[in-house]
Amino acid sequence: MLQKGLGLSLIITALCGSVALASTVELSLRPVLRPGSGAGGEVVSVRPIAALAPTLRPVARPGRAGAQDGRAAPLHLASSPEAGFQRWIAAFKPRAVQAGLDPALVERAFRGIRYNSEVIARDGNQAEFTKTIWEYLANATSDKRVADGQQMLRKHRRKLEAIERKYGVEKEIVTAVWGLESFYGNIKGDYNVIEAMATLAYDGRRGEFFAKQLLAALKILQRGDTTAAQLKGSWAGAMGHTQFIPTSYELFAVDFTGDGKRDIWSNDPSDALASTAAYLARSGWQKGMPWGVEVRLPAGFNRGLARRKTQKMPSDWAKLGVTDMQGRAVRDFGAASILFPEGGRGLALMIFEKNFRAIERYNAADAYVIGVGHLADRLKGAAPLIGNFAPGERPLREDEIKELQRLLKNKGHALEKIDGKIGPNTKAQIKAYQSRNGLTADGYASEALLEHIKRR
Ligand SMILES: [Ca+2]
Repeated sequence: MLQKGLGLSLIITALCGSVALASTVELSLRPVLRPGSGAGGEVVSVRPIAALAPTLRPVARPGRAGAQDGRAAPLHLASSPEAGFQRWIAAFKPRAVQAGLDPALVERAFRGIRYNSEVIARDGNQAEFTKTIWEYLANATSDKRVADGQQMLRKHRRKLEAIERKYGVEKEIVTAVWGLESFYGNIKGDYNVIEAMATLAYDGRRGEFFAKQLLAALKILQRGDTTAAQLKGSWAGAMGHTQFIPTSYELFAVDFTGDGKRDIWSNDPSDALASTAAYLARSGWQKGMPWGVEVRLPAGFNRGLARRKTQKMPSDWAKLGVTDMQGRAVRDFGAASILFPEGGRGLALMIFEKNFRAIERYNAADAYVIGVGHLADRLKGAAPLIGNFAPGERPLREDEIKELQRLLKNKGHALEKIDGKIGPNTKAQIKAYQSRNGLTADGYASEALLEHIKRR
């Protein structure tokens, strides 16, 4: 539904690395991470697939079921792909039946399905725009997302506590995933999943991946977990409150309400939230262990130690002078490593491998993991991350970004809205201002920038 602008903190290596669970890569491929509001707020997607195949894509490749590489294919840009798409569906149906699907169900499922060019446009419109972790967090843990999450925790407390008891995953973490994936159920996606998956499978780029999603989506209909009319998702097939793609749904979704249906689309989020907890539990989540803790490093800290492979107990890190922001040793929750999400710009985290990795299996981008983890902490009442900045380098808070946007607008910059969010438009206008004033045009909304524009 609402998937536009895309930020990419890509962790391609995480996708290529070996994975323990069959679905890990697929989960990492989801178009998740979209802090945006239901009211048309900016949508962020840290979507690792985007950079994998930034090439021209063949549009119509009649008769090639599951074709997935675009190398030798000619471009048929002039003609409508509809006829080729319908031939592709006709060729796909026997494959679906062979996979165990009922022929009559397959016929019904494809009735009225058309090539959806909007899906293809979204798929092609990726990777223009990068956020700093601070810009990302400003959106992921905006005042509204924190307040709405606390309200959801109150509203669904008994259910979330029951899920926490059953799966051993804290209710705030489950709620944080919900908040980032669909803004607590407000942006679940409105695409017909059969149509979107068929279009992407036919289209060619990662065709076999989407053909598998299509088969898994058909199986959902065959089991009767939901109806054809309700089988909705994002353009890339992420479904329901916590945005499972069909193959992940197949492996990990659970029926928590006990009605025999794994209904992650329902207004009642129980099944979706329990499915998320089940997935995190299967991915190694340890209850009571933090995902990460912001830390202070001693002067002269050997930055070569900040790598995932260098793991120590917090008490051993403390011997090297690494403490929490109050200067105390972090408790020995488990093995931890030091992470600089910005290559050192203003933030150092001690991350606890087991839980960081569990969230990573939902989406492999560091920004996503930190966004979920920090939103969960905020829902528990924790303060915002502090950071460690050179004078003037501190990123702006939501209210300060609004002030910056107003000032830019007053100076004639084409700001589309004053929303306290750093989207592509705001970033472009900041860059324009910086260029005009002889500043480094990095689009970074810092305290120094706000001071600069106030003085003009
Ligand atoms: Ca159910």
